[in-house]
Amino acid sequence: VEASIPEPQREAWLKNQASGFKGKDQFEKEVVRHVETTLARSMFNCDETAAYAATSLAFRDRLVIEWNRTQQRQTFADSKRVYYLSLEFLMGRALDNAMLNIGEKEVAKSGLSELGFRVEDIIQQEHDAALGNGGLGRLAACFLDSLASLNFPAWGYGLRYRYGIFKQEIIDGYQVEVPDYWLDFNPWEFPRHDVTVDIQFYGNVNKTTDDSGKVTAHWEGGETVRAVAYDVPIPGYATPSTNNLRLWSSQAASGEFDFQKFNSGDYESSVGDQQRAETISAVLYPNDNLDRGKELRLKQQYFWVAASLYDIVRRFKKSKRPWREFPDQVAIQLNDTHPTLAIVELQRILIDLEGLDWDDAWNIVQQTFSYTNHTVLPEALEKWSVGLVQHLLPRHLQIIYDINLFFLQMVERNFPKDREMLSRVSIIEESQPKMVRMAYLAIVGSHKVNGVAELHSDLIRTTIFKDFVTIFGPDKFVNVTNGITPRRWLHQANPGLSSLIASKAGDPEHYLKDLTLLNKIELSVNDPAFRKAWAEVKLANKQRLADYIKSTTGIVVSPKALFDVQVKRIHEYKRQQMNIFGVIFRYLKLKSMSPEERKKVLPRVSIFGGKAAPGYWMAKQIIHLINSVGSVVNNDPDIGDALKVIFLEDYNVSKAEIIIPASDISEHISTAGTEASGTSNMKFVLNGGLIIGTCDGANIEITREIGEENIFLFGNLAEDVDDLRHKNTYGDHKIDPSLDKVFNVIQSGTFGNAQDFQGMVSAVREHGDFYLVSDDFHSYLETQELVDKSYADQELWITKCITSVARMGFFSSDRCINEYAEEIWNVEPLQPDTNNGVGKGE
Ligand code: C3B
Repeated sequence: VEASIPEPQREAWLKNQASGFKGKDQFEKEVVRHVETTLARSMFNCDETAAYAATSLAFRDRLVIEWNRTQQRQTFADSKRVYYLSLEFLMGRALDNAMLNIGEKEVAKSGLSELGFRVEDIIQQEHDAALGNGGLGRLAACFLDSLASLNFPAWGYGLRYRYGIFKQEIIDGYQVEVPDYWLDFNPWEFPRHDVTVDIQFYGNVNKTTDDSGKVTAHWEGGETVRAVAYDVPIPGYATPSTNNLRLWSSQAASGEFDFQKFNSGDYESSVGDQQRAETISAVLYPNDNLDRGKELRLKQQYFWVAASLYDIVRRFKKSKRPWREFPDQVAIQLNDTHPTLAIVELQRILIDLEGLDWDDAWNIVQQTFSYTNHTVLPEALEKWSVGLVQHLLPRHLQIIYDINLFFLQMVERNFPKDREMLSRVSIIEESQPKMVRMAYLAIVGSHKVNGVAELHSDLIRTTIFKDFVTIFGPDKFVNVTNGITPRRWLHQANPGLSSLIASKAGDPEHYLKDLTLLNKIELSVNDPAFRKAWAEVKLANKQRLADYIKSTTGIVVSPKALFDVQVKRIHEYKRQQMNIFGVIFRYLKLKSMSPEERKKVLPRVSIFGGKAAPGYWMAKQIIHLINSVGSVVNNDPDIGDALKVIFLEDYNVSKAEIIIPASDISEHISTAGTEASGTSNMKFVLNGGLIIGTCDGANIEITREIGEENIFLFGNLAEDVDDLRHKNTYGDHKIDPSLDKVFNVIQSGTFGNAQDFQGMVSAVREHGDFYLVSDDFHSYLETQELVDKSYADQELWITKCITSVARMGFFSSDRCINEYAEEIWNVEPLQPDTNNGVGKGE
């Protein structure tokens, strides 16, 4: 049955179109209506949770109306769409973002105040949507904001995890993981119980031959799990465009099989089937930059990819275009190798279900997909054992072997003299057991491959993917330097600075959409009133963080001290251990001073935050050392305000919004060549903080943009890392004397049982110091001294900060998304003012 309303009845629909609130009075009316009818409460029992719920629902109504219009507009225009496939979307909170993006925060503020609430308190009620680990997931969230703000027809596809990244508690200095059940009340999603896809696993493959001799493969039997769509509206900033993030949830496919079991009294096992099905989307794997090869993870990947492709293909088929036009209508971006099975799945759909020839199908596949690499760390590059793929996805393994066969034949034709190349580039690694190399499959199945910062893109071209550059030519490998959304990371997180900037750079609606307009503030760098206001904003942000530190840790820190921040996932390559060793060195130096000398030093607050993967023993040891140093230093009466060490529990997006605007200096100190880009480095500078960093990732481009006089760079270069590692392992490995001193104090038990930190010490002293902590330590300490000296000259410091912010326009994710659109996707925005005939019937 056709679901559309016939023409004669449409008038009644148009007359009664939903509109959502306009202005403060209607906003209040909607909030009260939701409290009284949707929530069944009243003014006599409306707490902040209820006010949050009703406010969100009022805003959701607004969003959903624009979202429907946007989808209709896109369908009608039949323009090419982008599909961003990501296993992680680290969205954070939605309410504040919705208020600001649709430009109604002031309305909400005064309306809520009349109803008896403060908008800030209501915003705090929301649980973060934390469906990601770190940089990769937050990048996907920034991209969604830019795609909507720039009016691109774009969808995100992901998994609706019941449990996002765990909540971190610190108990006696140790990390404890607590499950993050976030779906109690989530007004931002729409369950689509009518949009479902049944996904097959296991089973076997049979081949049939028709009269013409054509062989067709049939994947049969096995187990079926149902994917149900949950849609999350993504509002663009200062545009009505509202895109869709579709998250799949798994549930049992109610087949006859279940009923049989149920009727025959096998109730328990039918419930068991249901629980097994639900397990697929139950939990986000909490590893950042680490692949553990678990079967359930592969199931998650195929489940999500197959449901998404089914949806994309279904939408394409409605247009009744020939298959060869698929890449003109569809661009699919693979966020890391996690969705690489989509390449195989599309090839399967085209040859097994749609009857295309292999070559025609493969051309379509290659033109449709592109792949972003986010890391060169070997432990993060995905490989799946051939046996596991064979068991779970027997038809896909056959197709992977065929893809590989044709690829290797091509390589052999073009490079007949290089026999070794074949085994180096084979998608199947001939190891024990054999493994499927997902990055190679992603490269072979895509038309473009990109890295996420210039150094990183150079490194992938010259190291891990070198042979593929030889095979496919250099044009296939491009760089798209990461970016961040200035809406969340300036306007929302730092309203004080945003409005100060607006006083020079023009309306937020303009400069937040063309961030290069920030350069206008450089004209005011010497304006005393502007500088004073700038300093006041920073101080207020530091006070806000100091209050937060007091309320969560009980520790009092002075907002006048230098705030030194390192917040990110805990990882040896990110080198929080080097930071805490540096803090210990500072502590020892303070201890050796006379009280008079000590009074003269610039006080510093060292702030850490970040989660360790639950199975990452060394990362947990680092957290423990930071907390142990904190409890000694913070309680040492000799030290007082001169040094405080703070570990902030459960670092996440909403905490980042408080921490980042308050930093004076932040640390981005990875071993050169290991951090693909980093994105928090961009956030800190955009918020008027300076950075201390290595020549790694996007730090290099930040330096190019803001000038080397405005950044504190130190340490060895990427090109020297291999030699240093070799020397550390085979040559004479002399530990830096200052670091040796620090180690001796740790081993003397100053910070608790020395045994607890033995791993961190011996990694440097005895096990080759893979991350070059000792090699960079001297340079690090010197540069920290330079930071102290520079901060003492507040006038020069403020000049550096203003100049840097003025030059950060390049790092907007809008610039980055425009590059993807032009160089990789070949898609155009769809302006919302073009009516495209919507409303006139079909
Ligand atoms: C991260 C990288 O570690 C960061 O350098 C980079 O800025 C972001 O991706 C975004 O590109 N990354 C991650 O968070 N998880 C991975 N598995 C791999 C890379």
